Amino acid sequence: MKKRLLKSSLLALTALGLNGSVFAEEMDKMWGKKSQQLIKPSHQSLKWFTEDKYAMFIHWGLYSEMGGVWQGKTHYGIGEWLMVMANIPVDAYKASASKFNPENFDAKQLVRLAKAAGMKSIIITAKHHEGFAMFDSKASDFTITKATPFKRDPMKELADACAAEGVRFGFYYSQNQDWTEPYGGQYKGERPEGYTPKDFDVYFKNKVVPQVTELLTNYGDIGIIWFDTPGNMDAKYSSQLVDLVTKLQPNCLINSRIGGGYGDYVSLGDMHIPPVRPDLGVWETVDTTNDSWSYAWYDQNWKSPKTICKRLVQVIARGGSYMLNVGPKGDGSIPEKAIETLTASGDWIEAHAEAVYGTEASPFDQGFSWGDLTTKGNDVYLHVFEWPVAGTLRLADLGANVTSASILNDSSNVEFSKDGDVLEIHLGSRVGRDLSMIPVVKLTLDGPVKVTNQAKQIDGLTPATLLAGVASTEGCEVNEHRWMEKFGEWKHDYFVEKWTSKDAKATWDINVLEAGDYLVSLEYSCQNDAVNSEWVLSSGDESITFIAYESGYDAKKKVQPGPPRQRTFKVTLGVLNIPKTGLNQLQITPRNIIGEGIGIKGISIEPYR
Ligand code: JFZ
Repeated sequence: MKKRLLKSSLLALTALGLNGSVFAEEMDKMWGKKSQQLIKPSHQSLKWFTEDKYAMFIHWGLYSEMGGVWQGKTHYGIGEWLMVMANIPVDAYKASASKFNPENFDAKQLVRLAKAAGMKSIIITAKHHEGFAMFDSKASDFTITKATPFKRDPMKELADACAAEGVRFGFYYSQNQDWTEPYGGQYKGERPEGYTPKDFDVYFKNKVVPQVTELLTNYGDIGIIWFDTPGNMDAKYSSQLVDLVTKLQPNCLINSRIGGGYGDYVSLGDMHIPPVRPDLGVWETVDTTNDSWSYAWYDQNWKSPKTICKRLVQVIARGGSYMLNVGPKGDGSIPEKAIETLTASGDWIEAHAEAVYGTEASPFDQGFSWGDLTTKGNDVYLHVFEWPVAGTLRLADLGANVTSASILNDSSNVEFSKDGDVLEIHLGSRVGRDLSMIPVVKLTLDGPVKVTNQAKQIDGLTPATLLAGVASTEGCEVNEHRWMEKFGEWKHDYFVEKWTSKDAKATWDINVLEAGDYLVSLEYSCQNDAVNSEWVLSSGDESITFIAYESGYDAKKKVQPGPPRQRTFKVTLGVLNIPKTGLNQLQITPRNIIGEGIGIKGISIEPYR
């Protein structure tokens, strides 16, 4: 069941470009298929990688100077793709380097910010798809040292500052796409006469190999080289790069976006926090402090300090590492809001370091509505995102007894008790508590934590959501849908959809800690042709029958608000009695079939009061 969450079936997504939406097929063309198969972890450096948990990603290049604007017009989307969004001719793009003069770049300040943020390494774009080297390269003239008034090598300054401050350092390098290189992947100009796809060889030999060699020779110890968008690049090139990196710096890690099934660990799709623990060995989520990777003047969607910490915890609780991006401006300075939020989230991390660094994942495959878990030895950390209204948390058997409970950095008493197999942690009232960040409850057990039942807990105190991605299906399908609203700003969700018969069913396992009445809501999308179709939600002998409302997509008309499953809404279905505790099932089945039926995103179950 776990694996299905990572498999995408995107076959039926067709329409393109409506309301600026771009859908999965087109995205795969641009970015290449996701490289997300399991890589057997073996590299010696994965030890520090899995302990460190948190890294700074930096997107910085010529596009940063443009900040989302070309010739007075703003193009909304990920800023580093401006050349494509604005259709900028190669010559004009290259000429813009003469205006790039990031005089406010301060490597020491950047490294201090990463440290204050609690980040253990910095990975920066040495060359993005634009083809511009942000370092001193002999293999090209399109470099920051040769083509700009700035002339300095900021990568060298950053490498030195990292070495001085004990921060690991690494490079992002676009090995396949090079929009300004005549033989590069996805070149945006007219190919030279006689060009054949085989000429990628020329680009690879004359630019990629020498530049990667420079990066791994002239900048000291490199922790990670982060490749990206292999697209349809032949696997032999990936293999050649692995050999090169291994020869030059055997301790340097390579991410899975090198392509060809190579790499030392898996980089998930952008901004993707897996809701269920993935079976991928060592992996990371890459994310941004706002929406665009590189600086864009209009992008004010800054994640709050609490959101940053919450996303970090959700990633490490699922067993991954988190790399969070900042986009410096064209003048080299960091946007004020990024400094503010990274510093504030760093304060929380520092105060809760024992619950973050060097921890293991949660014993539960999924998180809870109130929070998430990390563990270390016999200690379990409960990161409380939402303080429970009842003042109590309930957890199913942890496989060992709690010997003590406390809140980190807090002297208040935390009582705990056991009701059969169910552990109760009495946190007390939220009144008078500072809940602007995330309180962490530390439980010490008398043995290692072990959870055998992964069914979603229905605890009688806090809401729980049953996700489409973990449903067992018969006569319907679980599919992942991916789309973007602004260019490159990723959205993805799983849906139970494509109902084929009246006997079809989707089933969720639930572990009921308290029997009784629950309020059930359904989040779904419904194409117009499935309006008024009838459905039954049931658990044992109890059931609720309901009809589907439309969510604004008309399959018969060509005009769409977006892909079929993009627009969802949440509807309260009613009160369902769950009469017995322990392992139960919840099921949805159609009473009649109209069209392909509804697309279910999730079912939320709340205590009924
Ligand atoms: C790539 C780049 O194109 C983008 O500019 C940025 O650098 C980002 C970090 O990486 O975009 C991707 C690549 C892969 C996926 C999504 C976006 N993916 O596999 O889901």
